[in-house]
Amino acid sequence: MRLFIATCIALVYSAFGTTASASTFTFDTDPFAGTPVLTTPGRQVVGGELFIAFNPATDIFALDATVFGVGNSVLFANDFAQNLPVSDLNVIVLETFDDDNNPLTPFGAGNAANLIAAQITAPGPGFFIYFNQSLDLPRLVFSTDLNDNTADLKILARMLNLTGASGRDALETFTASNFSFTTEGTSVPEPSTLLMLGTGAVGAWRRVRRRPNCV
Ligand SMILES: [Ca+2]
Ligand SMILES: [Ca+2]
Ligand SMILES: [Ca+2]
Repeated sequence: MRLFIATCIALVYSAFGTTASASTFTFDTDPFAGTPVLTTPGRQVVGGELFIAFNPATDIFALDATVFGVGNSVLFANDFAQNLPVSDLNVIVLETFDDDNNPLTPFGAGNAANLIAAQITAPGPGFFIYFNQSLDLPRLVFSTDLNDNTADLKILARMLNLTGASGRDALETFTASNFSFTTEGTSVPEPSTLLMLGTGAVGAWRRVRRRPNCV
C-alpha cells in the first residue's frame, strides 16, 4: 500500500511537472495605454515590463494580433542583425549583443531597434528579443515600426532566468514556436461580464473543491 501511495504521488508530481514547465505569457492590452508616446515626436521607450522566467524549450508568448496591429502570421527570424531578412518579418530574436563592442555604452532596446531598423526595409509593427547588456538578460520588446529608428518601443517582458553567458546562449534556441499571434482582443468581455464570469468561476471552483471523490 505504501508503495502504491508513493507511486501515485510520483505520478502526480510528474504530471504536474509536465504541466508547470509549459507556460504561456499573454499580451493582449494596448501597450501605450495612458501614455502620450504615440503622439510625441521621436522614439520613447516605455518600461513597466513583466518579470518572468521563460523556457525556450516549452514556453510561448501569446501576442494579440489586433491589439499590436500585426498580421495573423508569425514571420520569424533569429540571427545577427546583418543576416536578418529585409522584409516579411514581424518577430525577431537578435543575436547581436552589442553595436560598438564597448561595454561603457551598454546595449539597450534603442540600440537593438536601431540595428534592426537599419537592416530591414519594409515598414510595419513587430516584436524583438534582444539581450540587454546592463541588465544582463533578454527582454521582449514591441516596436510600432521595426523599419523605423524613431519608432516607439514598449518593453513587454524581461526573462530573469536567462542571465549571463548561458542566457545569451539560450537566445539561439528560440524558434517561431515560442510565439503565437492571437485575436482574443477583438472579443474581450465587458468588465461587468468579467465580474459575473469571475463569480461563476469561483463558484465552479468551490463546487470542485467540495467534490468528495478526490482521494
Ligand atoms: Ca513617439
Ligand atoms: Ca556598447
Ligand atoms: Ca530601415
